[in-house]
Amino acid sequence: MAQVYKDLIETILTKGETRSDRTGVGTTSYFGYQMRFDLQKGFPLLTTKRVPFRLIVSELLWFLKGDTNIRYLLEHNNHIWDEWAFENYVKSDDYTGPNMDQFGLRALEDEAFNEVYQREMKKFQERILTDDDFSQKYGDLGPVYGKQWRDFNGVDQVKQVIEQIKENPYSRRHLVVAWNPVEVDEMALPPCHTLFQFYVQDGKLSCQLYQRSADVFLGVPFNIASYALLTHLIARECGLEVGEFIHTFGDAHIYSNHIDAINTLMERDPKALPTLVIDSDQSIFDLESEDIKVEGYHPHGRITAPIAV
Ligand code: DHF
Ligand code: TMP
Repeated sequence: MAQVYKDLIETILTKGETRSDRTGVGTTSYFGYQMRFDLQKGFPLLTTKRVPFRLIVSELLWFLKGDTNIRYLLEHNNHIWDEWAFENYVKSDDYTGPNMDQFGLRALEDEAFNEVYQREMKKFQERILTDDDFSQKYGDLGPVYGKQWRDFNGVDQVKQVIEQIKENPYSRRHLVVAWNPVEVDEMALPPCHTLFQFYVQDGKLSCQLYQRSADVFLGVPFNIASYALLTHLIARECGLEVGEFIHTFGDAHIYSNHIDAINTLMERDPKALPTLVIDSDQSIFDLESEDIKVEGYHPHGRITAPIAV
């Protein structure tokens, strides 16, 4: 698994093009790529750096609940979506603190600004957790994944796809779509994982994801594990074993300020994969974070890198 991921990096570094991007950071980018993971051979959680699995679990359960407000994530000590809610707040008339234009880039370049930013971000998180009106207004990311999965113009796509897989496993229409063109402008970040499809063969469930845009160092290890977990959860719901996860990319990129981190990772040898343990009889919509664990995960150490906002 970790080798497949290293191959993706190798392809981007050797065949990709250096170009500017929306965030102002700059990337090396390669268009169109596919990876396959046999979920029977272990759970694909990257071993060449430590990936915080509990954050992947709480984010996926948050999607599955149809929730789009970061309050649930903060309650689970998960901060991976904070910047995109914060951005809506600091751009609004309700925000009267120090100027936060381009806070993501400036925090990296200017230590004094970074301190001010960290302080404002702390206050923001505190208010999301404690102030209901504020959280309703500024904790919500708009009609992102959770909304589209569970209520795409009234359609509960996750429920429907589970029913379809059970009733008509060989159907070629087992799709869930997050990209809703009518609502995309209201989203804090248009969906990166835009569409996925299930496929049943020999009692095994496979899943293919189309990811339009992929931050290979930070986002992709999360995305692989998240969809592998989703495949396990849907398979369990349908009484099937797991098959393959197939990860297909549009713009797969490495940010210019991740190159050192990538080089460190590339020097490391992959280790044995962990296994997934789901310790509960609850249905997919009622599982709690504590019910889902990996066992036998002994990765190399963490490698931190700044996220492009
Ligand atoms: N923007 C960009 N530029 N890249 C992304 O991957 C991304 N992902 C989003 C939202 N916006 C994005 C949602 N998913 C991290 C991982 C996934 C994610 C957001 C953030 C991340 O920062 N991971 C760190 C650990 C973070 C922590 O421990 O809080 C990592 O080292 O994996
Ligand atoms: P974009 O909307 O301009 O494509 O920027 C989104 C960035 O976030 C891009 O670097 C891809 C990255 N991303 C992931 O890689 N995986 C994810 O799950 C999310 C939400 C974002």
